[in-house]
Amino acid sequence: AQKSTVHVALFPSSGMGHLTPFLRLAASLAAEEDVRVTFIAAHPTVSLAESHALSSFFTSFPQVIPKQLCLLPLNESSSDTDDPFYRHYEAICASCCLLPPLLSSVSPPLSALITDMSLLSAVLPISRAINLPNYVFFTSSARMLTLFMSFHRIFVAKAMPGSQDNEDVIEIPYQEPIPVSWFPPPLLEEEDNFLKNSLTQNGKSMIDADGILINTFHEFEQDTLTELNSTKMPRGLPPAIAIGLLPPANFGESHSHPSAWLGDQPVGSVIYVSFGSRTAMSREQIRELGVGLVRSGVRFVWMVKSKKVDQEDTEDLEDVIGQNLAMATSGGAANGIAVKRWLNQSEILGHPAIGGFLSHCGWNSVTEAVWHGVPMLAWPQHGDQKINASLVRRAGIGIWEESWGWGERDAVKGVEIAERLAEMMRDEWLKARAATMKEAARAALGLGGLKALLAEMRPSGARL
Ligand code: BUP
Repeated sequence: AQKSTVHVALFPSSGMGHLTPFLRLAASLAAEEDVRVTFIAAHPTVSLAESHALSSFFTSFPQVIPKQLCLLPLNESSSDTDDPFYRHYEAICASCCLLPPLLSSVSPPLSALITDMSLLSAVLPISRAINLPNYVFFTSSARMLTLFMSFHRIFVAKAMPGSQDNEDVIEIPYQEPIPVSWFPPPLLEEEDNFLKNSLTQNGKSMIDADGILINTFHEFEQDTLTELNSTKMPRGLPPAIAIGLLPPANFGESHSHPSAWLGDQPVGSVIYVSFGSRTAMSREQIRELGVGLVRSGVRFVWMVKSKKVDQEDTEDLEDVIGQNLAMATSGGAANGIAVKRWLNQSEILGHPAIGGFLSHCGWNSVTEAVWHGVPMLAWPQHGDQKINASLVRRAGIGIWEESWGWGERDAVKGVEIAERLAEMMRDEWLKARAATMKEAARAALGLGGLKALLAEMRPSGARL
C-alpha cells in the first residue's frame, strides 16, 4: 500500500548548539520515503557559523524547503540578559507571532511541527490554535531533560539550596537526584534571571507537547530513559522518544580541517581541543591551557576562541595565545597546532589520527565523540555541561576532573591540565569503552525511533 506523505516543519532556536542537531534531524527526515521537510530559520542569525551552516545545508539538501522567520526588532530595555545568544532567542520568541501565515503557506499542509525546547512556550499557543501536532526536540541529554521538566516544580516548592540549607543534591521527581554543584549557577540564584524564567516556562509547557525527541540512545542513558517512560511518571506527560544519535550530515566545508597535518600523525595520537561555539575562556585560562598542551607532550589540534560570538572574535592568534606559542604551533615546532577559525569538528573527530577530545561537553560535542568512538577529557564551562560530563564519566568513555569547576574562577594551572591530558590519552580502558559505545550508537540507529515517530505522524498512524 502506498504511504501517505508526511510534511514536517522544524523550528530551531539560536546558536550552533541548537541549529546543528536540527539540521541533522532535517537531513535524516528528508532521507525517509514520502517525507517533506520545511526548515524555519530565524533571520538574521546571531553568528556567522549559523548563516554559513544554513546556506551550505540548503545547497546540499535542495529537497528541504527553507522558510525565513524575519525577526522583529527587540525592545532593548525589556531584556534581562546581555548574552547575545539569549537575546537572539528572545527575539525569536517575540517574533513567533509571525508564524501562523508562514505555517499555513506551505504545501502540502503540515502534519506536525518540531520545535526547539526553548521555544515551546512561545510556539504552543500558535500550533494549538491551528490544530497542528507539536513535538519538542530536546537538544541535550535525557538526564538534563529530567531537570528541565521538573525545575518549575522544584523551584515553586522552594527546594533550591538557597532555601534548604545543607542540601548537596536536589531531588528530581521519579529520577536520580542531581548534585547541586552540577546545576548551572544561574538556576541557583535567588533572583529571577533569564535561564530560570526560560526553564520554568518551557518546562511547564512540556506536558502539552505531543512528544519529546531526544538524540540519545538506551545504552548511553538507559536508567533515565526507562524512568522517563515508566508508568510511575505523572500521567499526561508526552512520550520521551530516543531517536538515537543523529549522524553528522556532511554539508560543511570538508577541506576546512587541518587534514595535511593530521594525516602525518600516528593513529589515535592526537587530542582535539575545543569548548564549543559559545564559550570564551579568560585570557589567563587560555594561556594556561597552552602551557598544559605543550607540557603534556601529547599531539594536539586546538580550536582557539576568545569571544562568545564569532563575528567579534577578530584578534590575531598570537595576541590570544602569545607570540611564541603561536609561532611554534603554526610552524610545526610544537607538538600540535592551534587554529583560530571554525573547523568541521565532527569530521576532525572522525579522523584516524584523533585519539582524544578535551571538551566542554556541550551535548553535540558529546554525541559526536560517542559517534566517532573518541575518549574525552571533560571540562564543563556552563549550562547543562556538568550533567553531560557526568554521563561521559558514567559511561566510562571519559574522565572528568570535577575540581576544575566551571572554568570561571581561578585559572586551572597548565601543569594540572598536562597531567590529566596525558592520563586520558594513555588510558586503554577508556579507548575500549569508547569503541564499544560507538558500536552501540551505530547499532541504535536502526532501532527506529524516527520511523516510529513518522508512523505516528501519518494520517492513519497509531499513537506511540
Ligand atoms: Br567551536 C566549533 N566547529 O569550530 P555543542 C563547533 N562546531 O563544527 P555549544 C564545529 O558546533 P550549546 C567548531 O561540532 C557541535 O556540533 C560542534 O555544539 C560544532 O556546544 C556544535 O557541542 C557545538 O552542543 O552549544 O556550541 O556550546 O551551549 O547549545 O550546547
